[in-house]
Amino acid sequence: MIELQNKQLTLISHKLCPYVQRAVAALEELNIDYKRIDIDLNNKPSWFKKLSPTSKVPILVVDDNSVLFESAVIAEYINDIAGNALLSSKPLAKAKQRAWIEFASNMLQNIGKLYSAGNKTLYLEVFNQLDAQFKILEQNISSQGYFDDSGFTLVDIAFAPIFRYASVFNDILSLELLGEYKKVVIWSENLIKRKSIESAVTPEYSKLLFAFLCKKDSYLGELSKQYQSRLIEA
Ligand SMILES: N[C@@H](CCC(=O)N[C@@H](CS)C(=O)NCC(=O)O)C(=O)O
Repeated sequence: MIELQNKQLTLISHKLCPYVQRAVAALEELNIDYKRIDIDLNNKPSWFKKLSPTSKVPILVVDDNSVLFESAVIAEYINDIAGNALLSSKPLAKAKQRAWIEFASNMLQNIGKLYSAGNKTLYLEVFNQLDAQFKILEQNISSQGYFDDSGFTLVDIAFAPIFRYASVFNDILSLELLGEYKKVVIWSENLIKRKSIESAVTPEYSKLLFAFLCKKDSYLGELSKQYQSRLIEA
């Protein structure tokens, strides 16, 4: 583990948050020492509300006195203090990487809309939007197994939580979010098994996500509850 001189990092997190996964993956990938504190988002501690301007996780507390929020910014800061191994040093290439990180954030918002959609029509609308985004990715990613030809970067870290969702949705609901997009499927398999990405979630992640889905008053929530009943009956 790298102990950065005079830097104490504390990540305020939640076990299911996809944005937290980005910060953890960056810290783990770069082998940086940090402390993680998971909080209950349904009962946010008052100290957290004081620290987080948006009242959202993740936040990164640096040296007990500086607070960073927004996962993409936190990941970039982590990369910067570790010597910038995960973004290009060329301005144009780096700007492109940041643009794709934004694209990933938009997809994550769509996944939130997908599992919250109240009926099948709304659900299919969002599903199709996501499908169109996966198609765009298929056309833009490298065929070498990561987003960029050059290898693993913060862009991969930004997309990894999407693939984590896709894998659980597929396992429990047979929902093939990644469709027939071959390069995307290979990329996703590559990311999910990478150590830093794996350690961004706890071993009970799938179980927790399933329980979360079952509580949702939504189309996917209903499908999850049906699956749960079949499990109990079997
Ligand atoms: N744009 C933010 C999104 C963070 C976010 O939406 N976090 C959610 C959990 S996944 C949260 O803290 N929600 C609490 C709330 O909205 O009250 C980021 O990238 O960090």
